[in-house]
Amino acid sequence: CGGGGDDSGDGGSGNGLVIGFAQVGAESAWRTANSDSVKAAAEAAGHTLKFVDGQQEQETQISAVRDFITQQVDAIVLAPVVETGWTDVLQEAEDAGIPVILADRGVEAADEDLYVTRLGSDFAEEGRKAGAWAAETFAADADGTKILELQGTTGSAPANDRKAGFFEVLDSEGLNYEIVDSQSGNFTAEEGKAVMETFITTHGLDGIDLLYAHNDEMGLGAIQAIEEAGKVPGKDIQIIIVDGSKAGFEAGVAGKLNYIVECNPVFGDQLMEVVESVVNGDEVEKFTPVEEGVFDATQFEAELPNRQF
Ligand code: GYE
Repeated sequence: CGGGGDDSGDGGSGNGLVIGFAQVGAESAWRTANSDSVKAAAEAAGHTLKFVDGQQEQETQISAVRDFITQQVDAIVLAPVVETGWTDVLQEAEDAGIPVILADRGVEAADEDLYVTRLGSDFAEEGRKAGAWAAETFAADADGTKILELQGTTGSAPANDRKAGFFEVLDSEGLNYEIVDSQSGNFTAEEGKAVMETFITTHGLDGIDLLYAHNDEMGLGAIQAIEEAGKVPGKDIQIIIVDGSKAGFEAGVAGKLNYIVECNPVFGDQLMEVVESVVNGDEVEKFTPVEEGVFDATQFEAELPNRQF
């Protein structure tokens, strides 16, 4: 193991590593489950985890990474809130000889040489799965499928890729559709609800076929807004969400949404293995995808008890 010297204080033990983790924030059930998973896995592996909640602010994450560099941690795990703007701080880590492992979200391709590997979801594939269901469900919709989209945090990898993958498949399947509106709800329930209220005020809901929400929280917030407007979510407007939290599945069982694309946050143990390999100097893949499924209304009830977050 790297690091050298004995651990002092901080809860580390034996020859465990000191790992700095710059997390995105605490914006969703997905995120909380992810933080819990990484913390538990670090502890179980005997490593010391220095955890910083970035509060969905890039500057907070950048200063966390700089602190980790000053502290000469063995490895830095970064879940970058957005894709761009990382070049300088990643270069600083490289100059200090500290490997950076991306967890969950990715950075722009230009920075690919400045991190070792990314462990997380294939967000474009998640978008394609959502698109495949929509293309099939609305294939016979002769007058064109009217779509509202609640995007995740502007400039984040999952927002960019979930959008791209979704419309890529609608286009390749030849669906006749119209994007009535598409705005960011920043992956939170409050902002998702507020944006949905604006959509309803601006466009009404009559004739709107589908809401594509890039995560559970925004979809659940939108469901509230739809109900408050006197409409029936899941029927008057069909809804797709991404993540698959317990709360998301419960809304599905209640008939309030129609399709769930799973995104799995519980990869702490896998992350620790990757960090250990990197610190050992082993060869690792540039990207390790987390395995994920999809669920329609016939599957919600049976799957609910299996949900871990
Ligand atoms: O889908 C969302 C969270 O980056 C995959 O971030 C993650 C996303 C997840 O806020 O709920």
